[in-house]
Amino acid sequence: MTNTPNPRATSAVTPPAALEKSAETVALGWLHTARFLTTAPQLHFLPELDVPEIAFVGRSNAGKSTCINILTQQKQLAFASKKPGRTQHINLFALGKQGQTDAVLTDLPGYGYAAVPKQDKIRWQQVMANYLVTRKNLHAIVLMCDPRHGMTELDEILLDVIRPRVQEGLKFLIILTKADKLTRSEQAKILSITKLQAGGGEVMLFSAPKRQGIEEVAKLLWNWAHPEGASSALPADKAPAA
Ligand SMILES: Nc1nc2c(ncn2[C@@H]2O[C@H](COP(=O)(O)OP(=O)(O)OP(=O)(O)O)[C@@H](O)[C@H]2O)c(=O)[nH]1
Ligand SMILES: [Mg+2]
Repeated sequence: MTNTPNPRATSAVTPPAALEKSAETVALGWLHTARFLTTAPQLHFLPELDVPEIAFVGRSNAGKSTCINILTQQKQLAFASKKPGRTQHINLFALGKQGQTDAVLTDLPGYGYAAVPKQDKIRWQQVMANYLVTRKNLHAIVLMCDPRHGMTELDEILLDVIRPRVQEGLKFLIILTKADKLTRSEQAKILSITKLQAGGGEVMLFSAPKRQGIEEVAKLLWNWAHPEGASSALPADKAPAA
């Protein structure tokens, strides 16, 4: 008798590339469900929520709103603009299939925009510090950073503010955005420098026009929002890789 392979046995094993593909598809499909939830000029106007909240923070013009639009595959969900200071309110976007909210993305106004009057800057820094320290359901922070400027003093202050919460389990990702403005070797260099500065957080390169880093960031956000694990929420062949 010849030793022919059993076709059923081989088809039962999903190749790693296919698993990876379905993890991306699941994460991006989930992010595409994003819809506007609410906007608030100050912290105390935000509704209390009990689903994980993932906040996008960073200097003005770093690309926070653009990143949210790219991840959610929606052109104008968040306001993006060439003019710094475009986002002036705290904007919440709900995520989840069949209208069931299982997480929230927050687009925050940027800091460090020189043209903003000093009093407004101080007020905003207080609102943000307050948000980062007291927002109960805050589960993760995405710090957008333009790698041409590196981590600025204000970014460092923000890291200091969130450090105690990171030690308590708050997730934390630094996105080095506008990677298209750098050469490959510049990208590699800033990536390794920022990893040293990240203090336990993840660091990823991202470019909106080159669509670089989208799947990687999408999978991480999905995994953060579904800590119970892919296996219980999804069929095994759809589960994103950890
Ligand atoms: N080249 C390049 N430009 C980008 C990228 N991401 C964003 N931009 C541009 O950067 C500018 C600012 O983008 P926004 O998304 O509005 O920045 P923001 O961080 O939300 O700014 P504020 O709301 O002012 O805090 C816009 O002109 C975007 O088109 C990127 O990956 N590459
Ligand atoms: Mg913005």
